[in-house]
Amino acid sequence: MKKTILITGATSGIGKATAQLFAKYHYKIIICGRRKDRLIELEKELSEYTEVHSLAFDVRDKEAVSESINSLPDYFSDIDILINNAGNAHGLDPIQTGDLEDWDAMIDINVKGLLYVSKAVIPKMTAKKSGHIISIGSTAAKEVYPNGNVYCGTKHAVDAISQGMRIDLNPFGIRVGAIHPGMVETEFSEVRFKGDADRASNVYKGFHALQAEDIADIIHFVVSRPYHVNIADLVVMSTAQASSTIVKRD
Ligand code: NDP
Ligand code: 8X3
Repeated sequence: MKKTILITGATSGIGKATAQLFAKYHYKIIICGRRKDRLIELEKELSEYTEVHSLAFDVRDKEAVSESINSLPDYFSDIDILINNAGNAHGLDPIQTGDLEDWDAMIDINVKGLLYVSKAVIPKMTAKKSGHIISIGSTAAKEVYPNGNVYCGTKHAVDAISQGMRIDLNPFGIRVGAIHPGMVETEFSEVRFKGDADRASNVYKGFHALQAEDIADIIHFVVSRPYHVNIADLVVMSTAQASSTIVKRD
């Protein structure tokens, strides 16, 4: 029987590449994001391979999150795999000059949004005593870099919440894990630098950065292990990257 996967942040980057890969493996796919035009376009593309359902919501809106997930058509309502991927960095400023709006966005999206989505998905997993939840953390979950303050804080929270979920969901036989990538060339830096494309592209200049497809491939590997195998925590960086601040550039 086909498994159902719900992917947040599927309109771009890692989430989109994951949806594209899982479509080719014929999973039933629920793609989520705020940008409806992108969801429509992706749904059309993936429908050539599998059944796809789109949910447009802002993960910050707890009512919208629960209403969307609770009103899934029967065919998609039994979610086997949740990929908590939606998230971004907003700004890269020292704590003393950081923007409150940026802090709110990161905490509300990366932490609270992940919780709202998980809260809506978990009850059916506990009821059937199976499921798989993978959260996308970051190397920023494992270390802190200059001006990364709040973003790193949110990703440390993702790491802690994922560990907590694994403990709490252990009696239900649910697999829980996190994947922590280093620098991946997506729209991430464009969002962080508020549309400054030159500044964003400089982040990935002079070395072979991870691509969204590399992370999708790892997510598929993690999901496709035999059910008794749970990859709890995985850190992945480009070969050129040794830490958040040490990158070998040409
Ligand atoms: P992108 O900017 O390419 O994608 C971010 C995705 O998150 C988009 O699909 C966006 O959809 C969605 N999203 C953002 N805010 C919201 C919101 N309020 N409500 C719903 N969806 C939202 O970045 P990446 O693909 O790189 O990032 C994906 C995840 O990977 C993030 O959690 C990020 O922190 C993490 N990560 C990224 C790394 C990198 O270097 N790129 C490295 C390590 C981790 P939409 O705007 O349509 O809502
Ligand atoms: C994204 C990677 O290094 O910008 O999580 O924090 S980094």
